[in-house]
Parts: sequence; structure tokens; C-alpha cells
Amino acid sequence: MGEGDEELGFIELVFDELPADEMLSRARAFYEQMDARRTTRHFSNREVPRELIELAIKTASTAPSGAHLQPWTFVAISNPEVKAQIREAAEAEERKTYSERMPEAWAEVLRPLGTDAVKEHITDAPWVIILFRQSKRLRDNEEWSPTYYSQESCGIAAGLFIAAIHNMGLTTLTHTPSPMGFLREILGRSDHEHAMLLMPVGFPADEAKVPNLDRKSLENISKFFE
Ligand code: IYR
Repeated sequence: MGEGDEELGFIELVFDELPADEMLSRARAFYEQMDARRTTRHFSNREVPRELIELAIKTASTAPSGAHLQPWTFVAISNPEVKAQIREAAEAEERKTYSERMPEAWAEVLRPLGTDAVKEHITDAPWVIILFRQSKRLRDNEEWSPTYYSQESCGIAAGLFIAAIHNMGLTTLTHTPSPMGFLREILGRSDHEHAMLLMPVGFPADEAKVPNLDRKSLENISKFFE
């Protein structure tokens, strides 16, 4: 029996029930903390210790995943030459996207956010993290086979990464230069890995700006059947 075929076995769940009032106060506090998160494109170049990035990646990797295959690789870059190379390639793609590839319906919803093909955040931020999604895995018998729900799994991991970064007092941006194939080449990843998100991480710039936007109300995002 190969390693992957072995049963994991089961252990007792560690679950510390909280008093009802503490459940509510924690739920409120966490909501308020997350509601204060904003996405800015304006980063300071102030350094951030590697240990914080490692902890954010470890937090992201607590995400549930299809068949527990953990189909993600986080590539963390602080090297200025590599960041510059990525910025140049991202801007080349984005210039084509903004000038030729973007349909008007898309441009219409992006305009209020003021984005363009200039990607200063890639070189300003002290760290750039690229989340690669693994669409395949190598079985013990050396055959390649699919991973399962890798989009969902990586999406959840990205959410946890963003929450971890916000919780530690830093900021990040979910940037999706499109198409993203150049990241596999620059970073030497293999064919079964697909760049999914580019996330600069750091402190916001002193004069960082964010769009003046609202979040949808609970009534507009939910429906309860009781
Ligand atoms: N990838 C481009 C365009 C872009 C697309 C969406 I959807 C955004 O919410 C923001 C930007 C870019 O990053 O500029």
C-alpha cells in the first residue's frame, strides 16, 4: 500500500466551547476587525520580517481542501530583481488587457476603482506572494492524477491569508495580472501549478488611498429560512 493509500486514523476533536456571551462578543469583534480591512494599491517600501510572512502562509494552509490534498504553493518574493522582473512582465500583459482585451462591460465596473496598467505595488511592497494552484498531484505509482476542488480550496486559503495579514497589522492586495502564465516561467514552477493571485504585502504608504465604496447590506447578501 502506497503512502497516499494509508488510512489516516481518527483522533479526538479538540473543541473548547465558549460561553454564549463570549461567542457573541468575539463574533462582533471579529466582524468589526474584518470590516476595517481595505484593499489599497499604495504600499510603503518599509521592511517586513520574513517570520510574519511565514505565519501568514501557515495560517492560509490551515484551509480545508478537497481530499486534504492542500493543492497550493505560496511563492514569497522579497528579492528586488525578481520583483522588478515580475512587474515588467505584469505591466506588459496589463497594457494589452487595458488597451485591447478588456470588454467595455468590464471597463465600466473597473473605472470607479481607478486601476490601470501601472503596477507600482509589485516593486513598492517589501514582499510579493504568488499563490499557485496545483491542478494535479503525483501519485506514489508515479502517475499524475487530478486534485479536487482546487479552485475552491485555494480560494479559501487566500481568504485566510488575507485575514491573517490584516490581523497582524499589514495590508495586502489581490492582484490578478492576466494572463498569469509568465509567473510560472519567471519563478520556475512546473506545468501543473497555475498562478492564481499575486499579493503584495506590507505597510500602507503614508498617503495611501482607497476607493470610497460601501459593502452590501446583510439583507442584500443573504436569505434566511427559519
Ligand atoms: N487585472 C487587472 C484588472 C483588474 C480586474 C479586476 I475584476 C479588478 O477588481 C481590478 C483590476 C488589474 O489588476 O489591474
